[in-house]
Amino acid sequence: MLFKSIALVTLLSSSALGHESHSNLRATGEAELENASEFAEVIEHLDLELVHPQTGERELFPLLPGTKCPTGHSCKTRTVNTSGLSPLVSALKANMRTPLALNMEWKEFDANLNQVVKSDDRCARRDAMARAAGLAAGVLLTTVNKPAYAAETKIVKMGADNGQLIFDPAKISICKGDSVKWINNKGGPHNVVFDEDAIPSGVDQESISMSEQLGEEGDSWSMSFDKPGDYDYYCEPHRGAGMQAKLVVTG
Ligand SMILES: [Cu+2]
Repeated sequence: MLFKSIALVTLLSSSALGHESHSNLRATGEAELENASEFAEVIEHLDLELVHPQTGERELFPLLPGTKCPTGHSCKTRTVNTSGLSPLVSALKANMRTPLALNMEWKEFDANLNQVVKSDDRCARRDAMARAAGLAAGVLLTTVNKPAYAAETKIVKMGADNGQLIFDPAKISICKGDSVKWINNKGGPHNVVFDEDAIPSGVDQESISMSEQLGEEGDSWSMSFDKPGDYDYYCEPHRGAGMQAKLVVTG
């Protein structure tokens, strides 16, 4: 009771103060102005309303923008704010009614999808797709924007399944920042030694080559590559038998 009285007194005294009322009015005015400028970017969508014949449950199906309500059906109006977002992303934003949708980085999601569509660089497209998928799955923006987030690891077998002394596959392409994992498959011991005359200039041959050999089947060794270019490598014990391969790193 005492608390209620205090609250009432506070309410009365604040509305009695002229300058506070004035600032409230001004705040309302600004909010209306913002709404007005957004209004130009708001388009109207229709949701087709259908009632399930058995359960009687009402379901809404979004219609494409500009589609009229089919005759004999009822539709609900829905407005979508499309400011700066592509139609696909605005539609997703309007239809994803989950807690994630409230916190999602829609602008970044949109920018990444645009890059997937517009870029002619395979690695840039792949990374943008991975970032967009991450954002849609609720991964933080700071995490998806780390270079390592979209990086992949490709596998190369050392020794074919039939025992042939080759790297399988003998040629692979990766994006810079990706890794390669060599797995000792058959006919070991094997290793990976880069040809110092056939790697991009400035890359230290020793630091990207194996110093030892893999003896046990299933043993593996991984390395990541940051500098674009062609890298030739071979297996030291089987170089004479033609066990050599190529790695292409693209920017
Ligand atoms: Cu070998």
